Amino acid sequence: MKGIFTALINSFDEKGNINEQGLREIVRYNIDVSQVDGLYVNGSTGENFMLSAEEKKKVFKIVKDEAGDEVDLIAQVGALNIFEAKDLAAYVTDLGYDALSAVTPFYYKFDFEEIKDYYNSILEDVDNQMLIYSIPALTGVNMDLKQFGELFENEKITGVKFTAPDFFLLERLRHAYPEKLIFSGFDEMLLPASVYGIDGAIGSTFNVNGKRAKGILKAVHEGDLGEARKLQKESNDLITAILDNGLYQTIKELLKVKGVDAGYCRKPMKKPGDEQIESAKEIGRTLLD
Ligand code: NAY
Repeated sequence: MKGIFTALINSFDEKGNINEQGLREIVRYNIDVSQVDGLYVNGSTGENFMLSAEEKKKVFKIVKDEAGDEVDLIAQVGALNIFEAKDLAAYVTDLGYDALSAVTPFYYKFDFEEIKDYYNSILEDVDNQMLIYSIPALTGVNMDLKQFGELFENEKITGVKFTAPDFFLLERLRHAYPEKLIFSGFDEMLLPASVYGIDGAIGSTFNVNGKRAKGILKAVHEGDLGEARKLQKESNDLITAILDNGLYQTIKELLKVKGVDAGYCRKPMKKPGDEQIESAKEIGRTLLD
């Protein structure tokens, strides 16, 4: 598993129900048009933490049904309810997902022993590999090099989705664990992460910027830093505009510009207002590749 993985956006209808046809179109756009290497399903971008367990299963099933074996699929199964996380891990493994991922448990300020037990418990009955999903800005969970090392002692934990602007730790991890997979998680920092030898990246903006992201990885591998900087600059112009206009709403509006029925976000996320929709169209005209 290597390369650019889209953190798949989800599609809801105006009432907040999963829009199956729209979700299928999002999958197809990522595979056929952006030609990304894989999909990360039910992550933050998929509005996972606002879904019921049954809805998560529905999304996993639709995506696998649509993508088949065309690209690698990673299922984010992390949940504060450990029984739910274990059930989802078994479910997606039966469906044929290539890897699991689980967000570090959050909200209750679990200590490291509890976090380690969470991962080992999810994995104990399932024959699949796991990428730790580390996103300290949203979970408040910061782990150091030694703690990652302790988690990596479980051979089923094959890597980490590293969503933190900490290049010191990223370098230390790369150096200490050359055999583990490291996927970076901040799209606006893809270039410097690539220089440190990541295996790939998982990001929300790849839903609409997958080609440039692939270009950055390729340029860095070929030693063409000029091209990599040009593509990161173009990407960051786009990412700045998306963040200023509302992350998930704008990605959905941009997909609509491309003819994809990306629908709406689920409450409590807001529907985009007229001005936001107009700005998204302008971003679509000027900053998409
Ligand atoms: C996920 O699970 O969907 C992700 O973590 C994807 C990583 C994204 N983080 C968040 C919080 O959305 O792609 C990034 C991020 O949106 C992007 O770099 C813009 O800041």
